[in-house]
Amino acid sequence: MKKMNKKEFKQCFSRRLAEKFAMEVSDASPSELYQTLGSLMTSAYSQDWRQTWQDYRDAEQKQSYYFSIEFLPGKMLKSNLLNMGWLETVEAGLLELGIQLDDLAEIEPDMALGNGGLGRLASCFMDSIASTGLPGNGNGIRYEYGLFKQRFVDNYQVELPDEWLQKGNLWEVRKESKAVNVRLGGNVYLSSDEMGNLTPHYQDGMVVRAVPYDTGMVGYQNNIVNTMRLWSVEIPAEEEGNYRSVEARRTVEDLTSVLYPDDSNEAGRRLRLSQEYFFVSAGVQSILRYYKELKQPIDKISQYVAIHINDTHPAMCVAEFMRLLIDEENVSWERAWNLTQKVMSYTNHTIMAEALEKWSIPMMKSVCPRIYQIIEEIDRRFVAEMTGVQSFDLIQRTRIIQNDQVHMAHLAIIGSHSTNGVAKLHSDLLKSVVLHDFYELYPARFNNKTNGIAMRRWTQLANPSMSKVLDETIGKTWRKTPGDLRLLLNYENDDQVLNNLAAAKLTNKKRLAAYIQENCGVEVNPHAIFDVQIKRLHAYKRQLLNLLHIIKLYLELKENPDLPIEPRVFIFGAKAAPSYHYAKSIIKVINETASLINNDDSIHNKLKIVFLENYNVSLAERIIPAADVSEQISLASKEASGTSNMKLMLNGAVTIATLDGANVEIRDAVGDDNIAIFGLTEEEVYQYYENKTYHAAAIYEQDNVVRRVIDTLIDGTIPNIHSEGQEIFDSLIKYNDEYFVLRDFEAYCIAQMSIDKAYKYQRRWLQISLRNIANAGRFSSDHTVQRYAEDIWQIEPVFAHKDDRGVTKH
Ligand code: OAK
Repeated sequence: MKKMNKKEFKQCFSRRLAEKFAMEVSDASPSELYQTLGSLMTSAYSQDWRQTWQDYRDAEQKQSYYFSIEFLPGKMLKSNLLNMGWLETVEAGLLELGIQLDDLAEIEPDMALGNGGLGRLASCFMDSIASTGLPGNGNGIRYEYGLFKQRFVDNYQVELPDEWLQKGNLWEVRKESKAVNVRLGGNVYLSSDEMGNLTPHYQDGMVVRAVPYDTGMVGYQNNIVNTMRLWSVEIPAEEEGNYRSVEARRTVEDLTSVLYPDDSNEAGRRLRLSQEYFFVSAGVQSILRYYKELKQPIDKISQYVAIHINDTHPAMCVAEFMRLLIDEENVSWERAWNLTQKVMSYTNHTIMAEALEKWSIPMMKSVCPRIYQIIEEIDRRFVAEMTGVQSFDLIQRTRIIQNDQVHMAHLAIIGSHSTNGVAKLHSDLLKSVVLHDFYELYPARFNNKTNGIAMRRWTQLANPSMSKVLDETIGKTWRKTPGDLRLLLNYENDDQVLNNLAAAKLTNKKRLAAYIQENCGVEVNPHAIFDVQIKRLHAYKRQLLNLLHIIKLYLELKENPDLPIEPRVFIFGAKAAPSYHYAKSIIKVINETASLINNDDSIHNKLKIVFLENYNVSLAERIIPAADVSEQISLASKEASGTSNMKLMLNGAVTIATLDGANVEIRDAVGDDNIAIFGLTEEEVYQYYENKTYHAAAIYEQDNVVRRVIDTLIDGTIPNIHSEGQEIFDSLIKYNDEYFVLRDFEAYCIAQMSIDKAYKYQRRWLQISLRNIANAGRFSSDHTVQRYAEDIWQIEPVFAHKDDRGVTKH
């Protein structure tokens, strides 16, 4: 990538502004300045983008394709600048022109084509795959509307559309020439020739055009630019005549219109299934088209292509790949099956039963009839192969088609060579419980890949003050090699370093406090503990447990305003799926409790609650660097991994956590003294399930503290929550508290007291915080994608090839 000094940048920038808008800097709006900078950047990296692709092709490198129905990149301006190595020059150059880079960054909409963990992980992986020089691509959907914008009206969540494309998208390139057709609906009949070869004949249905929009994934200062390809639907020119009415056009356009706002809740709708098939078919077709350009025999395709199925939404990749091989390339079933299994791999991201995707047979037959036929045949052959080898019951439990439904996880596991979970505990649970039957069948396919995070975004971009302290203390190598953060451990007794870290944290807390004041009208004390829970709103994540503890503190303070607790600001950020009534009730109750507590002068500002609207990647970048405490309090066994836990520890927050998901590995990394662990273990939870001995009502009856706290939901203490308070009360007492909130309550309160106590000893607290930062390097997604590359995809960094063959770097 061309390096520029400040002077050159200023010249280029002013020239580009004049060319694009015929304007002087002083006349331009932030939006025009943003577009000018963006266009300067894309033209600067497009050369590398082309070159990267050419290098992969020349070296005939095996490439991976990460199929994901969600990507959640957030804003790209600063991360691209950072990765291009331009950030400092541009920031300084703009300043000399009287422009704040952050004002331009504000213009960019958050690209939110995902709901939460799964989508954000996909984007962290995209960054890391490019940054580690791996030949890997993303494949997904270019939704016209991203995840809804959340507003609070009367303390209720209200959803507004996210029209993120309204002002165009700087980073994408429409690739008309790479469009493919996708067939949906209709019927299909098979005819057989004298050799017994089957040919499908299609009748009715519709053919839509899938047009790719490519976005460059710029690697960290390594001149690599990979591709994230997102598909958008259009009516094919030759079909225009069939789509005269508005409704007819709408049925097509709807395909890539909205992202389903359900996280771990299957929408179960025809449109969703059509979306899945649309991006699967478009993606697999374009891979095969590229492969054929390489002029290699089809039997070698697994040496060139790895397709990753990110959760089950793209599981139809298995059947679509089979379809193209057998129907279009005349490959025999057996050979095609062998290739498919070698090419495909699958990650499971949840054990929540409602998220294990199943589709009814009639639905699948009507959306993609040929795919259904192929799945039926895969299922038939699976049963035939297993019969006589495995028990009848095991076969019935593992086959793809059961009770008139297609089990997508079964398709993904049977049709691939690798199934992984996203944290050690989660992967173990897959083997021992959730996918145990499959583990019996295919033990060698199961493996773990603990999630990771794009360290650069969550330190260098989000937390420049801490990054500066790190540079001054341990040098700059941590920026490229996050494992070097461990060098910080040499300074755990160095008061100067501890104070510098504390000062950086305070700067971030003041910045967040100003944001809170401006956006919520709540004044918070930056010296209070900033206690943060940011994630989707879901019963299993137990925001309710957090709230009940806050209510307990409030009641105690009401009785004794001089209670010697450290002042705390409890900060929430969470969206609830629009159809998830219970989660929305929790939001309402938290907001009403916030109004009550924040306006009660009698507790002397010792407690504040802030629920920040519209939690998204950009807001996470503001909150995380300011956090002192990281709430990771899901019921053990339910959170597959979590990734905010990693981002928060990296920024020096101390974790309060159950032994769930990756929290277990965080505990192992920092040691018991540097984390507050509490609550039921996953084993204890499963014992309760087995013995059925949990009685939440008994806890309520016997424990006075619990009763007092829970009663505030229904006794008018918290105003305006008549129905919501009752609903939550009933979920706990009448419906026996599915997520063991009451069972873990006491242990949680004790852990919270230990946090309070630890914070009082500032030096010790700072040491704990330092150890968290120092031990976070192992959670870099650079590391995670390297494990995927070696163990699952068998792809190698492009540098390796270049070095071997002595090709000069571009
Ligand atoms: C979303 C829809 C269906 C299935 C899973 C999800 C999802 O977002 N799961 C989350 O994935 C993250 C990345 O692996 C994990 O860190 C979270 O624990 C998990 O809930």
